[in-house]
Amino acid sequence: MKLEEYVVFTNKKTDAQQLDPTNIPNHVAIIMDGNGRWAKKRLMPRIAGHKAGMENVKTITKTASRMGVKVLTLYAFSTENWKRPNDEVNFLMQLPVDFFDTFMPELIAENVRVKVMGNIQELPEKTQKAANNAMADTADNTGMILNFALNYGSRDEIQQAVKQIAKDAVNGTIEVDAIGDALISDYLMTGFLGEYADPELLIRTSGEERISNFLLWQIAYSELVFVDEFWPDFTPAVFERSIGAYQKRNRRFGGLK
Ligand code: V07
Repeated sequence: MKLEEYVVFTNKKTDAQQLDPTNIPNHVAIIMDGNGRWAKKRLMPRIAGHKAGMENVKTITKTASRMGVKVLTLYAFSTENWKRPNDEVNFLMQLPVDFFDTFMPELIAENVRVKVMGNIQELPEKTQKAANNAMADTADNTGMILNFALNYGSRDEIQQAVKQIAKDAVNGTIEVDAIGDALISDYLMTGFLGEYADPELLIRTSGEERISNFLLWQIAYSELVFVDEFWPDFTPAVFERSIGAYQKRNRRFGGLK
């Protein structure tokens, strides 16, 4: 029996069909974990896992864009990742270059706008250039924002925001009494996202159930979905299942429903 016949026969719906198109999260953030373990399972070097992970970024970017997601934030490199072996860090720093060399035409065709947040100035020159070129070349695109967190750490981000807020209070740009949720949001690296700064959904792959210094302020009310698949195995069907899990949950914000 073909899938379509099975669907009619059982009256069950596939992952994709079950989704409510009016309740797609605007902002989805993903911790793309498990690339090294994916490679190890196949007796391959860790960098092969990172390469496969990068290919999957392309697939999931297209899926999210077509579903109607407005912002997709991907944790590509944390401030902790510098502790990895030199060879691995060097390989990782080449990935943004390869990503845009091979994916730029499709990003333009999909009308996707690329942004990169994190301490970019600490990255190798070639990595910075790739990121800056991609942002410039897609600046006029009006579709989904593909937002890479690169050399990003949320405590770092909060520290930088607090310092800037303090400076602006001292120099009179802002009133101390104006410091509240909205102002703090504006000073964080996601401030440019405006009403979409906070993800409605955070996904982490590969069975780990931690936040690991990612978007600490922004996920205050996010639904957290943890899936067992390693990032290279996080297919569009698994993505759809994750959105389905999001749609099933009641979002209360600590107040009345
Ligand atoms: C990286 C692949 C995905 C899994 C996580 C680890 C390895 C895409 C990028 C990227 C980053 C910035 C940018 C364009 C592409 C990337 C790193 C690692 C460091 F502007 N994937 N990917 N960057 N991996």
